[in-house]
Amino acid sequence: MKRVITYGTFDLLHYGHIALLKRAKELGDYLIVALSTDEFNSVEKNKHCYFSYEQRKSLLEAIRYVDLVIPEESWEQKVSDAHEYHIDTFVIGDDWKGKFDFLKDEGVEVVYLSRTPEISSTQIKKAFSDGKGKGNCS
Ligand code: C2G
Repeated sequence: MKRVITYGTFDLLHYGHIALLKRAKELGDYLIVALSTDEFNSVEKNKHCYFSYEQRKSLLEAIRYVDLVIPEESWEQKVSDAHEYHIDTFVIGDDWKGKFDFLKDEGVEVVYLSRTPEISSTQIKKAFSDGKGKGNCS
């Protein structure tokens, strides 16, 4: 069984996230998502989520490509996660290209996938705060 892991905040889950998770799962048989906790987001990533960790976790667990969701609490946990979960492949969007190549030294394949360019959580939040939600839904 080929085991894949990816990391992220996944707040205001959107089709760009889903496209990443789908492609990540296609690289193996079992996909783990290390989901940034609320504390990690605010302290380390300066991100303030709309949905709480538990709400974001339940959304991810409902996605057919996701097999397990674990907390991401530090930048450093990737090496220990790779060993603890017997990870074969690490996957993340190419906005992080090169940042996690050190995992290759742990025998982990590192894959940077292209981001979905036209969508972002920031863009969604701004659109609604400007009262310019896409309006596709009546
Ligand atoms: N993503 C994507 N296309 C988008 C937006 C996001 O492919 N339009 C991908 C990102 O590249 C990432 C994943 O979806 O692989 C989750 O995105 P974020 O929640 O923004 O994750 P990030 O804040 O980059 O956290 O330790 C690593 C970090 O936790 C990554």
